[in-house]
Amino acid sequence: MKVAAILGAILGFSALLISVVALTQSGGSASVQGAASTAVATTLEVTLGDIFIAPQQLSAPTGKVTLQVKNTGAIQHDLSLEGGPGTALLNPAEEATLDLGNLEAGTYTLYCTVPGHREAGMVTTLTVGGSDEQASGHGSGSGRMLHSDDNYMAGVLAYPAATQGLGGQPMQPVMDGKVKVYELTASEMQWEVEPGVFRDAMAYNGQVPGPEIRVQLGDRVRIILHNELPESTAIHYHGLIVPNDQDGVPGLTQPLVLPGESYTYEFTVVNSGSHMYHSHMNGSVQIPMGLLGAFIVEDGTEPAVDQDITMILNDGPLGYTINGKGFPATAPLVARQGEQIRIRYMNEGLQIHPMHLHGMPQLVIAKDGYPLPTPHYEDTVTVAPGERIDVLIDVTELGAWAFHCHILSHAEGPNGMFGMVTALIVSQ
Ligand SMILES: [Cu+2]
Repeated sequence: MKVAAILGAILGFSALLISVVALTQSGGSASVQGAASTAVATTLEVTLGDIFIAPQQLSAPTGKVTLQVKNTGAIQHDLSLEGGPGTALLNPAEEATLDLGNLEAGTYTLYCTVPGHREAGMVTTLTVGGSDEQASGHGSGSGRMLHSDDNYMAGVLAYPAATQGLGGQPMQPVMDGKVKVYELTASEMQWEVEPGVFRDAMAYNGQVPGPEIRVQLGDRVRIILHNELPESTAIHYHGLIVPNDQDGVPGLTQPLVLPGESYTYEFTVVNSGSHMYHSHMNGSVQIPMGLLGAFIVEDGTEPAVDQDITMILNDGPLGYTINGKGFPATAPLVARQGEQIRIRYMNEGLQIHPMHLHGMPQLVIAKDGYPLPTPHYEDTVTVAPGERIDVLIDVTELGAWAFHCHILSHAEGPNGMFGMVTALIVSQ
């Protein structure tokens, strides 16, 4: 300290003083020449993309570190130092300067704070005050993260991985005369999206997606909502033709359902098909966090299939999910050769998801619950937010067939597959 003070007084240069103090405190044997070089602030370039941060290893000498951050992706990202400062949310092509201040020697973590992105691989490491070779100040330079074969294979080998909680389970009504009564309790909970990854969620009856309601055309239904959330909510019946005062939009068709309150909906089901129920309050938060479910209405004209599978797509705080889980915790579709299966896609997320099945085409038979006059084949079925698309698949080909969203940043990153990935496993 004394030496540093003298040097500082002689040079009259406070920035140098700080760096010399840092070197002295760390017990380093750096020469005065070394001290002078660390006094020069280090600026590193960092690239954000969908879904990665490059480079994956940053290094800098002890001292002031500034990051020049650019979002090259198609969606918003940011970059934050764990426990420290961060950039604002950056739009595509937007840049920002992130001043990390004077960093002591050590290893620091930087990540994107957009929910789900860190888990999907948007995390990088900054090593400060490493060896001279590491402290080149230019990271790995290539700007592209090398993917990990080991992590990729570990993910595939873990599939299908067990997690706590199973969403979308069929719900049996309680009968009140001829009225089918369903009680849905909205509450906050921790939901295990992938093995060991628990996320803040909102759930109906402790499930993400909420329980699956399946009724017959003409049924009278009563839905009793109990709000155990710390905020108001409501339920909208998406795709169902209901009386206006049962449509579930606070302020427009009903009062707010405040925390602790209950609210009852009742209507006769007058249109069939694949529909949904979900929150219509703070919707861009409550629905991505889990307040959603399938509401399927049968009318007796359905094709006789061997399996009828609901596949609810979602994106947001729970990551990219199929029926509330991300790969490798997504459930495989298991079928025998010769079966015909029906898939009811429902997109409750904020982004489109083109669902691609390898090996066999998908016959699109209905859109938003309405049968198509002329069904047609697709191998990639794009489901936009709010849409329901029903398909039939003739299971003709043996083997394990990948089945994933074809916006590939929803399905695979440098650490392997994640999110909207599952498989159709066909045996004899
Ligand atoms: Cu997608």
